[in-house]
Amino acid sequence: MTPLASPPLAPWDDHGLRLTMSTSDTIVAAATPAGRSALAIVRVDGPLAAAIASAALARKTPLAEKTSTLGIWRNQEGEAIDQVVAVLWHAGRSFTGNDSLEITCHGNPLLVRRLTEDCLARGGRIAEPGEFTRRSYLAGRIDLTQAEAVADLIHASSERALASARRMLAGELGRHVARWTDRTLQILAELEAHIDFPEEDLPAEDPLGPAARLIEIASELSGYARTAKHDGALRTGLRVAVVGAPNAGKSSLLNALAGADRAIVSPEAGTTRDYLEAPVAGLPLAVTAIDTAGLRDGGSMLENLGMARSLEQARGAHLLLLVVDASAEPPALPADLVALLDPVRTLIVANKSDLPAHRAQQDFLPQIAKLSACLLDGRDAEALRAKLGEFLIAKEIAPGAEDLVVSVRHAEALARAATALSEAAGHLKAPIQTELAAAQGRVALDALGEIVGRIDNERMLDKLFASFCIGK
Ligand SMILES: Nc1nc2c(ncn2[C@@H]2O[C@H](COP(=O)(O)OP(=O)(O)OP(=O)(O)O)[C@@H](O)[C@H]2O)c(=O)[nH]1
Ligand SMILES: [Mg+2]
Repeated sequence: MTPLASPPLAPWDDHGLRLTMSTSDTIVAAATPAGRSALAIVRVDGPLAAAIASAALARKTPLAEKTSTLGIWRNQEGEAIDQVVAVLWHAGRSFTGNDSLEITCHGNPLLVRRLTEDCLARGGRIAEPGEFTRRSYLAGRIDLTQAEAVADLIHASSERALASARRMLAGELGRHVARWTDRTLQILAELEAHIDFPEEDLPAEDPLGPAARLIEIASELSGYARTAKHDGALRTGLRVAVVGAPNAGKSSLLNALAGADRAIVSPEAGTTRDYLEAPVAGLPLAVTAIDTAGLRDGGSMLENLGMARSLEQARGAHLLLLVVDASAEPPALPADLVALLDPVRTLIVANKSDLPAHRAQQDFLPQIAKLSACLLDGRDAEALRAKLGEFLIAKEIAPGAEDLVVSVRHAEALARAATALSEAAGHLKAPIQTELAAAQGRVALDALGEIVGRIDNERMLDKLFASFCIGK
């Protein structure tokens, strides 16, 4: 078979950004990571997909749609590359909207390379990062929030991040945006009618009705925009610093949270000098616990170096777990640490509950929430982890299971739309300026459109999809 003609390459602008990425050529990429595995997948998308599969698998007719076809993939010289399973989706019914082919081969990088090279020789070109998803978006199969969710789903490192990506991918934010858009359009239509026929009164309650409705939408938008504060908790996880006086049981707590014997525990005060980290087990969020050196006034030079590191970790953490030996007199903590103990991001773990409690403990930092625990063995570990998870949600450090968390990009557009709607509402109060209100309404609609990608912005799209992996 003669090679099919290569489509022309898309032009590049002077910043190296591909401004017009053709959707009519056939793109090829491995969809699975480089390395050895049982199986690997090569994806082919575009008008040549069906012909490439038929030719390489020596079929006279196109492969049956959405049906797995087992066969030997041969290159154009007739050499067998691998036994593969190929599945073809027809244009209009695939993820990308084009003819789309998935070839599953054995997971050897050499086989993946040869398969890819053969598809290129047959007229394909290597896909840009995120180009399959971009095609799906451009074909109108998914909106921009769903395209972003594909990347989020792949990169999610906790159950909660997965759940959030799943909801985005299912189009939850897109549906909200559609409803906000409809409501704003309805109000705008009423205002435009008033502009076109100024002698007619604004309908019904005139003009506070529309103003109140605009404010209502603006406050919903602001509410959703605020959820972006949890974006970091989902993407990079949370850091919890375990701090307190020497020998309070900090390393015991780290081990309990990690569900593993990670840090050295000993009756000697000053055991931990450097800080050490471990992931907290069994939480739906990615939480890293950091064990630190005990903090007390005075101490040797080495201890002081360790303490400086502890404070540094405490400052950078989302939450402080202050471990206290509840059987002893409350500790005299250095002022630098006390200054960091605010009730919103501190939880006291009153340890050694197996021993009689010291009377003075009840007056120790009464404004800060306390949890009683025994960290001698693993008996309280699971309950502690669960309570830690609850505390993070209660103090809004982490999102709850019901929260839809929007990204920083969504939040910025939501906030812009909310501001425009509030301004529009302002123009509907005396002196009433309906034209200005309508103009702000349109600003809000544009901002909402950006969230789902109805407003075309080629550069924004380039930036967004460039952060994807190739093959997605
Ligand atoms: N009785 C009792 N002893 C405990 C409990 N938790 C920890 N200990 C003991 O307290 C001692 C100190 O524990 P660590 O976890 O090493 O304390 P730490 O705060 O990390 O100490 P440094 O690293 O030296 O600052 C060890 O002997 C532990 O076995 C507890 O709940 N009850
Ligand atoms: Mg320790």
